[in-house]
Order: sequence, then structure tokens, then C-alpha cells
Amino acid sequence: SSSSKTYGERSEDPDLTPLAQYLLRLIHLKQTNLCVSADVHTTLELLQLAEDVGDYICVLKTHADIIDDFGDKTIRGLNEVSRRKKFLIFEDRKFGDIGSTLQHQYTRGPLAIVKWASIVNAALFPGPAVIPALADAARRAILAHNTSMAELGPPPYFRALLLLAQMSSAGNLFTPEYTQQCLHHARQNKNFVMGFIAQQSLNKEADDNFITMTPGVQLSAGGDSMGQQYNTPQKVIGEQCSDIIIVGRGILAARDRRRAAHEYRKQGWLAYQERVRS
Ligand code: 5FU
Repeated sequence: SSSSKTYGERSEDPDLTPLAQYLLRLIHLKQTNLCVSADVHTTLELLQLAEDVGDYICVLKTHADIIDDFGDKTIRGLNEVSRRKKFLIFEDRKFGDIGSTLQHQYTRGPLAIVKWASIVNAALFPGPAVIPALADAARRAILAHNTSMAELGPPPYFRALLLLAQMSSAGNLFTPEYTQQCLHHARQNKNFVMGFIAQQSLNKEADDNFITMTPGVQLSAGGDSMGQQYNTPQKVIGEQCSDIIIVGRGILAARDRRRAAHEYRKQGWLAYQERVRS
């Protein structure tokens, strides 16, 4: 199964979307399964954070709608630093609407997410049409911008989706049946769905090779006062067989963010090495 294979081995699966293949290779070569959650409020702080942690991450996760001054400068800066330091951008938008609205939210407005984020996520509660709606909008955006590649950020110019299959917060209403439906529809749409936001790997059948990204990670288990629940990298990667740890405040609140990212990267990688070795 996928949990005993290395990222490098998994990247060779010909069934993968080009972006999933790129990400698994990137993790393998850069030796990091850390995604930093850039929950900051200004372009300056976002770009400084990317600069500080960029060497230690495979993905930078954003919430563009909490950046007070989000604009062209933010996008150009993100494109430049992600190209130079080699990481992908994941906008944690959690799309959840009818297909038609999703297409507008993905491609239009002041955020125009499709132009700069290679990965986005969506909940499946509106029904499975969310997947082809986003896939179609992504394809059209890439074709339309063929002449000005700079706008699409650094290569590879692919887009992919993570389904929001589980959440980290206490009392969330995501049922096991819902989670299984996410797996089902991911299998039907392997050309666009690269994996899941989930608390554990959902890969079950021999040829499942979805990438799992897990939020709610800190160096010790616990939570915050608003329902967030934390597990350790060892638990998430080693026991739950997730692929990527997503860390926000564990790094953002540290006095030295660079050093904190270095530590999380080390923990995440050790947990992975122990898992694939045993
Ligand atoms: F889908 C999810 C989820 O289930 N839990 C989360 O915490 C997303 N998140 C995001 O991960 C959340 O919106 C934050 O951006 C981040 C976690 O931040 P923390 O500071 O590490 O708790």
C-alpha cells in the first residue's frame, strides 16, 4: 500500500496528475513534508514568512482573504519566492457552492485564485459537480493565459484539487460516510483530484495514491480555545500515514520562525522515514 512506499516511489505512478507527480518528487528531493500555513495579515509579512521558511517546505498554504492588502504585489512576490525556493502554493479556500458560482469564485474577483494557486480545496457537500466545475475553470484559465505564462506563476502550470474529507476541529459534522464519498469521487476524478485534507490517509486499495495533507499539527498534542485539535508529526505521519503536515501557529508564534520550521521539517521527515522503513 502507499504507506510503505517512499515519496519517490509513489511519484513514478503513471496514473498521477502531473502536479501530484511534481509534488511527490519535490518532497522526495527537498526532503520535507512540511506545509506552513501562512495565516498572516499583510503582503510584507507573507513574503517575509515565505522567505524565512521557504527552504524547509514543500507547500505554502494561504488564506488570501485575510491579507489586508492582497493584490498584484502579493501575487508577484509569491510567484517569485516560490519559484526561487521551490514550493507550491495552496489556497485554503474550502470552496463550497454550486458549480457555476465556484467557477466565478475560483477565477474572478480581487483574488482570482486560479492565476496564482496551483492547489485549492473544496468540500464535497454541494455534490460531486464541484469537481468538474473547478477542473473546467482551471483548464480554461490556463488556456486563456497561454500567452502570458508569468501570470500563472512558476512552472508547472498545472492545477489540482484537494477534497476536504475531514477536519481537525472538535465536533465537526463530517461523517465517515461523507469521507468515504470523497474517496469515491476522488477515484472517479484522478485527473484533477490529487488528494485530501484529512486527519489520516484514506488510501485503501492497492492503486490508491492520493496525497493527504493534515492540519492541526503541533509538537505536542492539545488544542486552542476555539475547537482546534492538535496531533504531533509522529502521530499524523507515522501512525495516521498522512503525507504532509500543515503547521500554522506552531511556527508562526515561534520567536524564530525559520528555526521552528526547521524543527517541524525534521520531525515530519523522521516520522516518515521510520514509517517506510518498518
Ligand atoms: F481544513 C482545515 C482543518 O480541518 N483544520 C485547519 O486548521 C484547515 N485548517 C487550517 O489550517 C486553518 O484554517 C489554519 O489556516 C490552519 C491551522 O492553523 P494552526 O495555527 O496550526 O492551528
